[in-house]
Amino acid sequence: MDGTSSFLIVANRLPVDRVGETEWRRSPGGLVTAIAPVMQRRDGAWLGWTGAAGEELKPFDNDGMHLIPVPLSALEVELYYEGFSNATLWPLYHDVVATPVYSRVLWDAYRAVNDRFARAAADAAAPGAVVWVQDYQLQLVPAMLRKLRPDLRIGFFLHIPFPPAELFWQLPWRKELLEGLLGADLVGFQRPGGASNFIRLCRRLLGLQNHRNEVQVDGRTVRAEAFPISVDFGELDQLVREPHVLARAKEIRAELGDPEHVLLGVDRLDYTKGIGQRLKAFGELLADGAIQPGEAAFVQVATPTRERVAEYIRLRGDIELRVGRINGEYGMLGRQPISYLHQSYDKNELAALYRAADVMVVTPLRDGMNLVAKEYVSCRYDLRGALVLSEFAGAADELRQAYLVNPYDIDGMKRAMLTAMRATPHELARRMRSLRRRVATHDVDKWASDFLTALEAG
Ligand code: ADQ
Repeated sequence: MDGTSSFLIVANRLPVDRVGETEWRRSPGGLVTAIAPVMQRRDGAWLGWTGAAGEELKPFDNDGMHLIPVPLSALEVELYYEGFSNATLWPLYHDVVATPVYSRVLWDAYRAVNDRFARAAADAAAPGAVVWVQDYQLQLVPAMLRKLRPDLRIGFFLHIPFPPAELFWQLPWRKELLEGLLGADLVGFQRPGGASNFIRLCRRLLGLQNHRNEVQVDGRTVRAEAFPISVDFGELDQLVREPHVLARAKEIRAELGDPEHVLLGVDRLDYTKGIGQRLKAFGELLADGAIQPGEAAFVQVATPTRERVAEYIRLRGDIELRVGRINGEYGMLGRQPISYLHQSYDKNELAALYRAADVMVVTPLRDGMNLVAKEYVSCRYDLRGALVLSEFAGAADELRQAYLVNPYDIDGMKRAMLTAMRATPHELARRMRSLRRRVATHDVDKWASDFLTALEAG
């Protein structure tokens, strides 16, 4: 490599985690799962932070990918990442389900870090390169990069929801953020609603002219469009058929005491995921006697995340209290109705869990897409298993044959869980067949190639 690349991904995090002193391993999580295969095929470079504060590393290669680290100091991690990204933008963009923090100190850090990413991208991109900027941590990068390198083709994709104007309006730096995004040629969203929120804001806040989903700015055309992200259907479909995964799925059920129904939740431990509401609904089913202890087991996997942000510390306490209460009340010696696992798992174990679960409960209060729902569907070639899915997840636009629920409606969730548990094999197969058709024909390759084709077509 001559030091520059004709295809560049710019994201907050590099797609690897450190194992030991010098080794790296591809990291789990929505964004990485989605883009890594595309990167490898295109022989591009990925620019991002290593995840360790204060670390300055030279570019290196791993797992077929050229990686360019961007350093962040401990203070920047606190102000830009934990602060503006995760305490301001994250709650604001998720319907203010937690109160966003508005602070000029956080904003200054966000701008400074975005500027560093833009400069690093400008250095790494070959003439006329395609640069694809990812997510809410880097919304100023498109405009900053265009200023430095007008020759580039710049795309931006937002993985989380883009809020309605009424909420976005709260942001003291609303104009700057919109102008940042408008540096891109193509701005991608998970849902059509995100794209139209964006266009509407460009009109109302910046007074720009638009024609349908295109805005004119400084003599350029910026397009806003939905590209629903997905999963590697083929890989999961194959993995879950492996004898060791099937054996593990059986073992999981046995370890749970071979209950009639296994319900499953798999989420980052985030307040947007509706974990508390879901467990409350399950607890009430036990309290009402609608299900008997021992008849159903709920496995909740809650991956540790953002553990230094105040709201997340509070959430962990709340969830653990709720789990403890339900288990205390309805458990028996050696048998708990809820198995709560505050841990991360590898893909074999996750596939076995998906296969072992009769009812997958995905009930976020707001979610850009939700890959877990699509992973579950990909794993059920047996056409068994029911998906209970929040209407507020982007995935609900596509997965219409799920048992759709309003996660704020506890009675509605109880009904949906019961209906899913009692559904006949015929009904389950009918729904699952349709869900699988959708994910199989709209997988992650399609997502990435649709976006890149649209970006390159100009
Ligand atoms: P997330 O909020 O992280 O992603 P999600 O889409 O569900 O949410 O992706 C989570 C990923 O992490 C899945 O691939 C899942 O398998 C994995 N995961 C979860 N728990 C795990 C565990 N215990 N061990 C190992 N892996 C685990 C953000 C947005 C979403 C959007 C994605 C992609 O919030 O709405 O779908 O980006 O755009």
